[in-house]
Formats: sequence, structure tokens, C-alpha cells
Amino acid sequence: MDRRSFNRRMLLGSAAVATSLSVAPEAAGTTLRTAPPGGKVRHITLYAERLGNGEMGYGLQRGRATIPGPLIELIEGDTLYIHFVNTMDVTVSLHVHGLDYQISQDGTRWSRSAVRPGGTRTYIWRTHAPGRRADGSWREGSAGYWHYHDHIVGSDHGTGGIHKGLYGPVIVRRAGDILPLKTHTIVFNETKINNRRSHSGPDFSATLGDRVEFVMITHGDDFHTFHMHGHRWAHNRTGLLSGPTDPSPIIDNRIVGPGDSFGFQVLAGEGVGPGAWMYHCHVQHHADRGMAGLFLVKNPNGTIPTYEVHRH
Ligand SMILES: [Cu+2]
Repeated sequence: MDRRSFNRRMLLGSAAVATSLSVAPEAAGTTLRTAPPGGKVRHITLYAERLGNGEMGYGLQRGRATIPGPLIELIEGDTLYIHFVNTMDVTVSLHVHGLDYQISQDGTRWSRSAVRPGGTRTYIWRTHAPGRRADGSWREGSAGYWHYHDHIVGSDHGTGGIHKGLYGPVIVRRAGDILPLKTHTIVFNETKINNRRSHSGPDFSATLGDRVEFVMITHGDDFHTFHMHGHRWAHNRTGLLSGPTDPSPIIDNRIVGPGDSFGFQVLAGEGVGPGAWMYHCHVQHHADRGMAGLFLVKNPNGTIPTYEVHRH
């Protein structure tokens, strides 16, 4: 996703969305672009659909569902109205992690917030900025790398729906957060990535020096370790250090289990150069079964040293 599509998406439901990008205060004089203040009310339509191969997905347009579902980006303080359309012949729902919503928006059978075949409903998600509670304690903000999924298909826990592909990423940014050039989503689901067949990626391309963001989500019954070659990130909310005294550990491998999500940004090939950099589950028998893909970091002329496309 490039900046234009980010802006387009932010404009989806609100003509008043300002995407005036400002310079991060800690990096004055640079070209960093940062998230504007939140507080907007946004609207999207989200379709739950059957895909041709027996799988299911969410999409922003009828007939355009994908696995993973579309990236939903918000800024702390924003409210999102999701006009949800179930085009399928089974009851389905939308359940989100990390955001604020009333019990009537929980997306579960018990809260009567599922959507019957052919039905519609509006889910409302809210977010908030950090601040001081009345009792003096500090309340966290909503910012984070989160995700949404079905909670109905197959069982009261959405086990079948998640298995079939009903999941997607949510990013809530804090005003001032550094914005990436592109965002990619990687979902470990059982021993597949983004429900693709084994040994088929997905691969992601970038040009050397691009600021690239990854959202990493895990579903299914297995625990995994997410590893990326040649790149590393901070083990904190943004995956970035806030300055020279930020104590966040730097890692290139992270244990993940069902329901987890995290994200980070890298400068493609920083300090290591272009190349076909692998990312994979580091549980060895998972990697051997195909839980691997490539972060293709290209020279400005499009070439990638030592890279030959190989097929399994
Ligand atoms: Cu694994």
C-alpha cells in the first residue's frame, strides 16, 4: 500500500479527513511523514463472501474479498462505522481485538451480534488516545497492531471461519506516529501463510531504502516463531525506537500464538543491501512444510543480486 492508497482509504467515508502530513518533532528537517490527529468519524462497507475455492474472505467491495481481509487504519480518537454485508449462505460476524466497542458489537452469538445469511448490520468501533484517569492512573491508548476475524462460522469461536480466511489487520496509529510507504500483512494460520498453499510465499517487493511496514497476525492451533532475515525491529508498540535512550530490546525473531498480532517498520535492506531476504516460521518442521516467503529488496534499477526465482 502506498501513501496515496492510505489517503484514499482514510477518505473512504469522510470527506473531512485531513491527511496533512507533518514532520516528526524528534526528526525536524527530515522527510518523515507522520499520522495527523485523530477524532474523525469514518464509514466503510465490508462484505463477507465465499471465495471460489471453498474459502471465505472479507472485502471492501462486493466480489472483491481477499485473504487476509482489507487493512483498516485508524488514528486514536477515530470512530469507525462498518456497514457489514453478509453475502454468504451461513451466519457470520465481525469481531475486533484491541479497540473499544459495546457488547452489542462483539460479533459473537451470545451478544446477538452475528449477521444472518444475506443480512446486514452496522458494527461500531471506537478508539481513544492515552490519558490520565480520574483516579490518577495512566490509561493506555488504542494505538497498536490489531486484527479482526469472524467469531461464528463453524463454532461459537469462529474456528471454521478463521480457518477459511475470515480475518484481517487493523492498525490504530497515534498522532505523530511515523507513516510507512507500504504495509504488508502476514498471517500464520495453521501452517499456512495468508491461507496460501505451502511454499508459495507470499513474497513482498520493495526498493532499497523504502520504509516498509509489516503486520503479523497468528491464527489456528499452533505456536510459531516469526523471523525475518537481514532486518530487525524493536519489541514495542511500533517496532521503532523513539530515541537513543529507548530501552526496547531489538529482535529479529518473535514467538507468536493464536490471536497474537504485532507490527514493525524497516528500511528495506538498511545496512545489508538489496536481496531476496527470507522471512519464515523458525519452528523448523513448519519452515520445512512451507511457512516461508521472501522480502524482495531491489536496487533502484529493479535488480536483485544473487536472486533466481525457484519453484517448488
Ligand atoms: Cu510455525
